[in-house]
Formats: sequence, C-alpha cells, structure tokens
Amino acid sequence: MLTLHYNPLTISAATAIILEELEVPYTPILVDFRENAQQSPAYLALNPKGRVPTLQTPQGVLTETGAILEYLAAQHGPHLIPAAPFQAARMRETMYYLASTVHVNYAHAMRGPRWADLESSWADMTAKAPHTIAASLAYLEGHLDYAPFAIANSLTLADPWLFVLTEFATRLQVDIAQFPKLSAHHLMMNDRYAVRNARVKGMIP
Ligand SMILES: N[C@@H](CCC(=O)N[C@@H](CS)C(=O)NCC(=O)O)C(=O)O
Repeated sequence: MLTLHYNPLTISAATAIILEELEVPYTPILVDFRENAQQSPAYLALNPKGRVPTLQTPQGVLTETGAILEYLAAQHGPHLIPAAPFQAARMRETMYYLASTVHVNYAHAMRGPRWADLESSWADMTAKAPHTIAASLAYLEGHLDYAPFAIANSLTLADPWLFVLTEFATRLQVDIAQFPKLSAHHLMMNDRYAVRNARVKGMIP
C-alpha cells in the first residue's frame, strides 16, 4: 500500500492526479502547513527536506515529484511515458523545466526568506514572481504540442504537473487567457475524471 503525504495547495496534487489516473489505491495524509507540520520531527524523519510530496512505498520513502511519478509509471502505468525515446526525452525536458524553473519562480512569491534575509527583498521577489511565471508559461505556450496533451496525443507524466503549475499561476493573478493553448490544456485536464476525483478527495482545492 502507498501512503501520500500531501497538502492540497501544493505540487503534491500532481502525484495525486497520477495515482487517480492509474487507479492505484493510496492512503493520503495531510501535512498541515498552517501548523508547520512539514517541519515536525516526525515528518522530518520521513522527509528531511520538509516538503511535500512524500510517498511511502513498500520499498521505502520517495521524495521529488519527478522521481515519484517515474516510480508510479514504472510500477503501474508505463503508458504514461512515451515509447519513442525522443518523445520520452521531451516529456522529461518539460518535467525538469517545471520543477527547476516554473515551480521555483512560484516559490519566490511566498518563500522569500529561503533566499534572502531582508524583508524588502521578499517584497521584491513577491512582486516579480507573476512576471517570471508568465515568461515561463509563454515559453511553454510555444514549446509544447497541445495535441491535446503536452507531448502529442496521449497523457504523460508532464500533463498533471503542467496543470498544477498553471493553477499556481492563476493564484498569483497571472492571466492564463493570454496563452490559449495552455488555457485549453488546463480546461481539458480540469475536466478529467482523475482530476475531479482528486478534488473530491481533497487532494486539490
Ligand atoms: N522539487 C520538489 C519541490 C517540493 C516543494 O517545494 N513542495 C512545496 C510545496 S509546492 C513544499 O512542500 N513547501 C513547504 C515549505 O517550503 O515549507 C518537488 O518537485 O517535489
């Protein structure tokens, strides 16, 4: 049995969506950020990074969305990774960009103390975040296939990740209507059974 430590406002939603897509049973455990539960000794013993998602598997603990999604695909859904090597690499190119750039742009909006000590620096980072996110989304608008999925015509691991980070962008008042292909992708994903199911279970707000 798998246990997913999650918070509905976070990137752990991407893992929840893939679990729902694959219909893999899992036990969800809320990590309540309002109580700083991600820094509790019990949670840090599980995931010393103090972040979500954390997935407990029969083989051990996994962190990092990319690693978790790859594990789930290898165990339960190889069809979520394109068979053609170049397309598989494009999927991972997208995933690495989402993790290392788009997500980090977002974190600058509310996690300034991670990077700077002066409060004035935090305000500056918060103000800049919607612009850096919009720039990332403009790149993704031009780079992905949207046919209708991020990579060609079938769902891959990149899709729920892109969906969740697009949700993040709207929370920072980035107008995603300026990116018609991305907006259509967002609507399509929002309507998927797996996303609706994850929402009903409280894994996404
Ligand atoms: N690279 C990690 C990022 C995980 C991450 O930063 N999660 C955020 C929520 S979106 C978190 O747990 N933040 C808690 C904190 O910073 O205290 C991944 O992709 O899984």
